[in-house]
Amino acid sequence: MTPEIATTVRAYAPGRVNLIGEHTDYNLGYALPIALRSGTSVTFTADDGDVLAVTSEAESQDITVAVDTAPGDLDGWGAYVAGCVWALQQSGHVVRGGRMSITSTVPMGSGLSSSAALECAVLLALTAERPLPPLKVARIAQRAENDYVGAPTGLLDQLSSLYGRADTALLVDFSSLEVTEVPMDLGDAHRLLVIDSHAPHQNVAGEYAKRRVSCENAAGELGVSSLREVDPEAWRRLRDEPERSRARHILTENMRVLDAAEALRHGDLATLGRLMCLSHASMRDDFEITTEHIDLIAERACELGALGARMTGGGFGGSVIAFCSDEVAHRITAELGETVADAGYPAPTIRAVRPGRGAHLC
Ligand code: GAF
Repeated sequence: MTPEIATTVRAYAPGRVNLIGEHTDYNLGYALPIALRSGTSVTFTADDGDVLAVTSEAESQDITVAVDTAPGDLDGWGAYVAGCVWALQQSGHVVRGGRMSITSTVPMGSGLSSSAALECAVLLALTAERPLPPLKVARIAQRAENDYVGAPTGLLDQLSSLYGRADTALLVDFSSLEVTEVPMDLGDAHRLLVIDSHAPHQNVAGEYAKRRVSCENAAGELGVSSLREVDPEAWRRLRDEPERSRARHILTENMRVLDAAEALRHGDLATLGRLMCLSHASMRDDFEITTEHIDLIAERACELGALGARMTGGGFGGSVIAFCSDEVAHRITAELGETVADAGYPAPTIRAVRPGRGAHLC
């Protein structure tokens, strides 16, 4: 028998920025994300063993993952890799051992979905011989994150990473899982800035899970299985807090997402910006997932002339995004750091981003 020649595959998956529609995914609502042009690359050479030896450029310690790993075996970044191995096996796919190396240009903890980028790139690499449909990959990645890592997240990040397209935003309906492309070519006159606060965001921490439980309770009190099934004013029928405010955020946010997609289709960036500010206020006052630090960045970006600014991602830190003219982008880059530093916070990192291509084998 001729020995099999070891082939090496390489997969790439981007991070994401959610333009609007926060915490709506697990409520089966709507969101409008883009994939970034920075992401995670995974190189994988399979062998006939039953262990994956994994190195990551960003981590000092290598890990090994048994192909029959189970929840609890690994934590930290290794749990995301091991979770993918476990979730693939759970879905009936064979995982081979081998060597895997990881590099990434998505900053960790910045609310730009470094975890989904890692999961999607690992899954694409592990299934390169028999590629799976993107929706299946998204669900397996979500299972890894929910049941192995222990973060009760929705499908927003994985769908953004897998379906991303250059100069295109994605209108995602989390009930039908339909993804509609909305052209988003900013040209040279406008910029989408990502302002990384350097206050780390984490979905594993308890507050994310608490928001999810409040939404489930709100739906239960309204007699439905998800907040997607009620009319936009249904939050008025809830008497108790925090369910009333949490439901109001979700129901008004869904409307804002649909309006934002419409505004983007018509190139109406002023309306898009206004909706982003309303979304931020709703996350601050009703969903209570922002922080004073994040609020300060969003407010200052608007004072400096942004059309709109809002926190993106799960919350309690991470990044703020701002839509603005090229001229205002320069002003924000030059002046925002000073306000933030005067308030005693670390200087933010600010960069302009554009929608990029989704996950693929290279
Ligand atoms: C995090 C989660 F991973 C997503 O599923 C989503 O809920 C998001 O927070 C908030 O919109 O990124």
